[in-house]
Amino acid sequence: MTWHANTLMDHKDSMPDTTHYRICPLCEACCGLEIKVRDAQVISIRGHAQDVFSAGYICPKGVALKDLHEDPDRLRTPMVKRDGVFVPASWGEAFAEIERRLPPLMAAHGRDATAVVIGNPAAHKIGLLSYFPKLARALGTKNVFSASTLDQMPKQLASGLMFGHWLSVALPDIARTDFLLVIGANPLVSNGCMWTVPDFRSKAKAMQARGGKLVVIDPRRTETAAIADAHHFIRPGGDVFLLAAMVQSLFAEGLTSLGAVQEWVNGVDEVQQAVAPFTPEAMAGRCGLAAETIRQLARTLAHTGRAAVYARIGTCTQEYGTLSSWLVDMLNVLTGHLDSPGGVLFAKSAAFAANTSGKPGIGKGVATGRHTARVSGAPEVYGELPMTCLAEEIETPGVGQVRALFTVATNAVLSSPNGPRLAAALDTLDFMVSLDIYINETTRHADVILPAPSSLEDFHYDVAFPQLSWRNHARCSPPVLPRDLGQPEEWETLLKLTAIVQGKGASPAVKALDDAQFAEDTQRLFGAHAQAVIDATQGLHGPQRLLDVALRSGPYGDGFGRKPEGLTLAKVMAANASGGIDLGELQPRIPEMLRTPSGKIELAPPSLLHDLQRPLVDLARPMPDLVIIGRRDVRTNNSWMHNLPVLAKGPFRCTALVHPTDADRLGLQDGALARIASGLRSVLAQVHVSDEMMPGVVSLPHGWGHDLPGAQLRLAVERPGANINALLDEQLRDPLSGNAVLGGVAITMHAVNYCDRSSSDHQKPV
Ligand SMILES: Nc1nc2c(c(=O)[nH]1)N[C@H]1C(S)=C(S)[C@@H](COP(=O)(O)OP(=O)(O)OC[C@H]3O[C@@H](n4cnc5c(=O)[nH]c(N)nc54)[C@H](O)[C@@H]3O)O[C@H]1N2
Ligand SMILES: Nc1nc2c(c(=O)[nH]1)N[C@H]1C(S)=C(S)[C@@H](COP(=O)(O)OP(=O)(O)OC[C@H]3O[C@@H](n4cnc5c(=O)[nH]c(N)nc54)[C@H](O)[C@@H]3O)O[C@H]1N2
Ligand code: SF4
Ligand SMILES: [Mo]
Repeated sequence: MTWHANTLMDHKDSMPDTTHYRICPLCEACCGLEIKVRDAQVISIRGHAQDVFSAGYICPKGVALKDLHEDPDRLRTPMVKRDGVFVPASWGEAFAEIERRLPPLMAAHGRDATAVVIGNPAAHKIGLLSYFPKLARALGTKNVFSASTLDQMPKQLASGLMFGHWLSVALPDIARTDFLLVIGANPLVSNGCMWTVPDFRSKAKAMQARGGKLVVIDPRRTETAAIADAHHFIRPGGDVFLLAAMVQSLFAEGLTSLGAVQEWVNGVDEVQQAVAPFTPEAMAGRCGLAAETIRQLARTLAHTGRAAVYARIGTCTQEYGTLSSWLVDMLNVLTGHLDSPGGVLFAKSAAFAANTSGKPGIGKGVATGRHTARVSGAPEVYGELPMTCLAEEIETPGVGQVRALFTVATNAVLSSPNGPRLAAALDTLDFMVSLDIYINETTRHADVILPAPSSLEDFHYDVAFPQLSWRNHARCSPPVLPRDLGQPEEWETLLKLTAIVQGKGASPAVKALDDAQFAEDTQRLFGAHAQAVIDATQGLHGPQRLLDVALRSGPYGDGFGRKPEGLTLAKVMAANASGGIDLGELQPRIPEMLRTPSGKIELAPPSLLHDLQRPLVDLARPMPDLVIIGRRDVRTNNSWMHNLPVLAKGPFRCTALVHPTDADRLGLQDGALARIASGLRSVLAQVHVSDEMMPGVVSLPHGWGHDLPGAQLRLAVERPGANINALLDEQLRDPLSGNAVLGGVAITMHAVNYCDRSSSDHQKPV
């Protein structure tokens, strides 16, 4: 309503428009945005053309930051549940409630009676990433859960085992490659994952324009497949069979050549032996690609000088996730493309990267299974237990039963398989605290909700994504708008919670807590030089102080004055308006980046070789007629952006895509409702008949099902959609990584007539 403002506002009294540059915190692409503000109101958001990393790219979600900031349902004050009803509370009251209820529970039932869950948005927030571990440590519980075991733990584990750290992920050098094989990822929509690559479309088009080829393997002809030079359907869960057969055929045809990393690789012979039974002929039926196609793909990889294989969640969220992730990099190594320009390379991040600190070329490697989940016995991986174990840990009586829960930026009730079981379990907790911005399907179960500031109100630096970026860079952004009076930053809230858990109570001043913690950390990290570091960072506090230390001691840093031309936080801040600091294209980094105990790339970790027996045994298992997989849409982000007008408008997105032959066979009509049932329960969804799908595979997006009572999402509830996670079995996991199985699960589907479609019917037990 700009005309209204223009006619009624006296411009002499209004503040001049201001322009701000802000990295988008919504997805892994980390686009630089230009945000114009008038009188504390956002008036425009567009891509920042000068951004050294994203060059002006933006998607509709970036624009929705305005709607997110202004959403009337976004919490502005803590909420405390009194007699079953949320009432607004002051920050003091909210912390006092936590102090009153939590410590006695811990005293009576021990540390493992508490649990913490941290969700996806935390990956984008330096405050949460740097202060959540302090809370988890103070709690001292083994019950640490995160969205990583719904998403990417297989990739993290395979990378850790091969290269020595979970964030040492080999990234396609898209600017220089001539052949990119994309498996189980849809970067045109997701904008990249475990690979920070804004505007994938332009980069892929540029590759094609110089004669390069893009090939996609996916059970759906996705938006990425639509621009590819070739697309092959794969049976959901079939990746391990395809990839092992490709590796087998490389050996069988004498096509392996390790290139520059030759002397840094352990275990080639063991791999050759282990994959011998996985011939393309034996695997073709199971993966759905013809034996000759499998061989051709392997040959193309081997014969193309600059080629890369990239795979993401389609290959992770299945029972062979770790094996598949490992075999992807196996292909890159065996064809000489690892650490080679135009192949796959490792980023060199300006701050916080484990593969740039400590002794170069050698390290502790990774360990898992140091403790196990109480009920299932599932091993911990990198300190986490599988998210899918949370419900049973709350429900099952005994020593260590979870009675108190912290959730941080997670909507686990919609995001986790068998969400309805988790929702019921949350109701039995003695105490639950959520750090979140909404009363949603998960936080409605909390006793206290502590709101985060709006994304436009906080300082931003990406801790993880520069380690996964297609190009090296250093960028950060100051807050665009001031915080509401009294609203703490999230790291401050986490420090307060940590103090309560440590028995210091809710009253200590955050600054003193932070200074004490910083002094302790600095002493541990810098020993005799600690005081010099403390002196050099005077005037900074919180995450910004940690960032300054990380940048200055990082690979491009000023070494606290020893290399005056090097990076400091002040220098990166000063480059904000000009789009950040470009640190150049990715460079070969082996052996210096390795952190394995041997100082080599471990191609044949025993746990993975051993796990290869499982798919072999599985070959005898009958394949279901109809299975379900997930899907993402440009205008959604997991479960939590369906309440924003700019994204919610337009055609309904929570539809079930069904291939025409399946629709005919099952009597399903385009646009009509169908009941989708699994072994657990059934949901109703609108059918969209589409030959995008592989026959026998149905696609339904996740993050929907907003018709649960008690959530306060007024727009989302208007078109709630069906919850795929009500169908998925939380007991299905990749045993090595603990990752959930989110696709390839058997379903049945039948048409529903009008009298069978009450809205209370959305999640019906079978
Ligand atoms: N079936 C199926 N299930 C899936 C997937 C799938 O493909 N299929 N994908 C999985 C994947 S990849 C992931 S990552 C998980 C995500 O799982 P989650 O992380 O549990 O879920 P999100 O939907 O991302 O929910 C984010 C939560 O953070 C809150 N939030 C948003 N911004 C902020 C903030 O600034 N601060 C705080 N404190 N809170 C905030 C939101 O209100 C919401 O409650 O879902 C997984 N679930
Ligand atoms: N617009 C938008 N962007 C997002 C998100 C979002 O919700 N919306 N979520 C963000 C998050 S948290 C993540 S983790 C990333 C994920 O980013 P991506 O990994 O690109 O995820 P998807 O777009 O779900 O693509 C996964 C693909 O795997 C396919 N697939 C399913 N099962 C199998 C299988 O068994 N084998 C193979 N080969 N393929 C299979 C699916 O059809 C799908 O096309 O996206 C991020 N970006
Ligand atoms: S692709 Fe969209 S949501 Fe992702 S960072 Fe860029 S603007 Fe934000
Ligand atoms: Mo994710």
